[in-house]
Amino acid sequence: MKTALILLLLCMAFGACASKPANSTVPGAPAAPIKDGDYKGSGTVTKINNEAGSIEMDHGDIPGLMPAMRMEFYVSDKALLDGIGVGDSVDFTILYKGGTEKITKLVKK
Ligand SMILES: [Cu+2]
Repeated sequence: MKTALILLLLCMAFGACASKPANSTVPGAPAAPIKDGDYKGSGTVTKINNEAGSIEMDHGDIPGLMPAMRMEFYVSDKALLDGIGVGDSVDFTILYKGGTEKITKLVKK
């Protein structure tokens, strides 16, 4: 327990956890800006909020936008949620524009 903590602290202190060279990026610097446009992905539905018009998913990697994670998205039209249920596997398209993202297409697999 104590050893693990010490190793963690050492790791943080020397930046050994990061695989990048020490001089490549400033810690906390923003990543490359994301371009406005459509991004396609797929995932498994974990929660749906019909009133808010949102859907939470365990989604896979969305190239150019974000890595795999569980998160909630808003849909451009609540009708997209019709017929979609928790546990469904879905394909989706996200429109990323000006720092916001919205699902514009949602299809059950
Ligand atoms: Cu995400």
